[in-house]
Amino acid sequence: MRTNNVKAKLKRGEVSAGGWLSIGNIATARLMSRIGFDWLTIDAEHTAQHPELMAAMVATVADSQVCAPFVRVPTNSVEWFKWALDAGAWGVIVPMVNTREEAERAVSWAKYPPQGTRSIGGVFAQYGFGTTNRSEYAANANDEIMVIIQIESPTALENLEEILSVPGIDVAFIGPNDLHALLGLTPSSEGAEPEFVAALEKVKEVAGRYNIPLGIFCSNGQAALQRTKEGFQMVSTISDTSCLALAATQNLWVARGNDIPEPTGLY
Ligand code: 3PY
Ligand code: MG
Repeated sequence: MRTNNVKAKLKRGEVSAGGWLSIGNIATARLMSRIGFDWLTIDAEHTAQHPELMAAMVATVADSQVCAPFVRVPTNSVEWFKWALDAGAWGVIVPMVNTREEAERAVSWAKYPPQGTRSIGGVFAQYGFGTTNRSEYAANANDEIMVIIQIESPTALENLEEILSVPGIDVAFIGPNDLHALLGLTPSSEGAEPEFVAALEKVKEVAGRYNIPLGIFCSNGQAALQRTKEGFQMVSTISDTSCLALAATQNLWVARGNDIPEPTGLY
């Protein structure tokens, strides 16, 4: 069975650079998973995903053997945890975790007993880790599977100690757009507003005390590089939709002999 090299890298204090799959499509997942990203997140929060398509995308990413499949579940509810993990995902990214109870719930659904309440079943979870050996998977899943919780609200900031002290949390992953919006700022993946910067500093400080690596969504590779310099280890560098929109725009404008415009929004 393969071991979760993303988790291992983070534990060693190294950076793990990934990407975001916002398009529900196997061909895109196949292409992106052969580029060299350490991991890809199949987004089921802001993409109206079908569970079967998500499962096929997880399998495609896992079968690349060079890229870890994660799923961002749409909400902190048990169904998508089951579907994602039983499809072979190496971890779940859980949006909007605001309380200790919500963090405990996420860990519980992701871990087999005795650490959690994940139900045993399905035949493809182990395929995600490159083996057909169900028992080996069952014995190691709790150690390998990652629970990545999103910190993206002032409520989460208030409850940070209670949230990050929950055993089994692998990464505190900032959602910068929601965090901006809920702080009353213009949504953005980057930003130097004092409230936003102070929020990041607070997460850094508390996560550091609990030895939890930090992650963050970034709009491009430059921004991701900057975040790694600030101590973020799990950085999403680009999404499939951004790749498409930015490259298409750039080439169209170049062909017309025009200056390339600034990106106009979130992709
Ligand atoms: C956010 O920016 O709010 C995210 O959740 C990243 O997609
Ligand atoms: Mg968000």
